[in-house]
Amino acid sequence: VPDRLIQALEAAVGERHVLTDAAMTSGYDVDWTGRFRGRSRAVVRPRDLEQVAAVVGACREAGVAVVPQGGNTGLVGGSVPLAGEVVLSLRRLDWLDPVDALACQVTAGAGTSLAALQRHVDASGLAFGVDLGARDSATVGGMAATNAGGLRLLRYGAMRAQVVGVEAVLSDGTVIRHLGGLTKDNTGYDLAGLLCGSEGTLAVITALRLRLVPRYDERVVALLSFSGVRAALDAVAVLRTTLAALEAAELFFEDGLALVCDQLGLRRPFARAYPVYLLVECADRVDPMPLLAAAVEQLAAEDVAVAADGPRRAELWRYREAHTEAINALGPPVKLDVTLPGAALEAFVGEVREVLRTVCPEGRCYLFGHAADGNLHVNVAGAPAEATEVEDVVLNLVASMGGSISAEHGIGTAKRGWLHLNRSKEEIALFATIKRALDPDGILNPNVLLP
Ligand code: FAD
Ligand code: 2HG
Ligand code: ZN
Repeated sequence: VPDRLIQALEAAVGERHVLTDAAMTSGYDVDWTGRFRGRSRAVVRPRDLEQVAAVVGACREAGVAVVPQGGNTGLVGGSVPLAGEVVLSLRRLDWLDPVDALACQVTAGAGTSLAALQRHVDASGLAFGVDLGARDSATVGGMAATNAGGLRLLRYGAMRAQVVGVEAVLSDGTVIRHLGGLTKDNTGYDLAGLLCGSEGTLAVITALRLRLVPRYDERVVALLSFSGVRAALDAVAVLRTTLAALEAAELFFEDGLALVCDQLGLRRPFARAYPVYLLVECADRVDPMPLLAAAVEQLAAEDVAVAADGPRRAELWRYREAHTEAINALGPPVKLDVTLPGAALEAFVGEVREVLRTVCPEGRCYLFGHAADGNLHVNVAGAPAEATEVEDVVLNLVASMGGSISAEHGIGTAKRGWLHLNRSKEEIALFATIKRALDPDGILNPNVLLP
């Protein structure tokens, strides 16, 4: 029996771009960590806005749900077809308009990778405010849909702060477009802001108007070691108040550093081990070294490694950025991504290790993250695949300390069961009302975000 939906999808995008063979769809069916795996009814690869609208229309008509997918680097199981959905891959929408230097903005297709955007704007002497380790694959559409945070949030904010306009396809195939990028534009609801963090549940983002920031070529990276978390957090407070050029302040621990060095065959940064490390980057138009050196003098750092040239800076960054791949090499971890109020961070680090020892003594817990944002990544390797005790104890601890159960990766399918820890039933009911208004048939990523 001919599959009417597949025929309609082929008519919309051409046979070559409708993949149904398992060998062809496998890369789209499993998430980056290997923890979330499904089987798509089909993977559809439209080329442009019109084709996206036609695909959404065909799926709606057939009553089949759609999972929008960008670079498939999401870490909460939101980008893969866990219930036989059609995967709508946006990767071919990878066009970039010329940079608008006067407005300091650029318009990009949703499938543009972050690395391609960075290269494009760099040539105009500008930069993009969000950076993250998955830059070669993550797309700007996926980054907006998850409201990605990343490594420079303390200076430029999350993705929502960069998005000044959006084009998207609604669940009935309607196109909304507001890409003018006017700096002042109080003409009603902020639809771009609403779609940021909506995780593919409200509309399919096809293009974005993005704010750009100055490109600072004078950069210094310092790796500082500390005797404990308190000393490292005190250092972050000093650096934030004294260094306007501060762009990153990243925290990790000795067990994570040892794992990274081991897995990647890297030389250790210091002659001896320390409990806690802080990686700091400053960027400016003039050499930030003198100001950074003066600030470091005020800190209780045990040891310091400083790098100004590009390759050495990258070497220091590797110790922090490679945590995700080094941990994944131990097998798919339980990944949690939480924010704590600054005042509770130190206590959380002690308590989370304690509760994990109780519920999952066989697990290895790695903590690292974006110190200035109060954002810690809690990764547990070696936990039983089906158990939810780890998530349960950690997320309840986070909520009891006034924190957020998702700092930057989103809710996806992975954290859906715990949304009530942070959002009241009135808020969740309002989420459902918004979802119904935009997607009455429930075809856009129906298994994500909402409980
Ligand atoms: P996908 O994974 O394809 O999709 C993510 C979600 O967005 C899904 O729910 C999907 O349905 C939806 N979506 C995708 N495209 C669209 C679209 N066009 N329209 C509507 N919905 C869409 N995240 C951070 O926040 N900070 C970090 O520092 C960070 N570092 C990372 C480092 C590594 C090594 C890895 C693997 C991941 C990291 N991430 C980080 C997570 C991930 O890169 C981000 O969540 C990123 O924003 C996902 O982009 P993507 O294009 O891969 O989206
Ligand atoms: C990072 O900050 C990313 O490196 C990934 O957000 C975090 O692997 C993780 O848990
Ligand atoms: Zn992160």
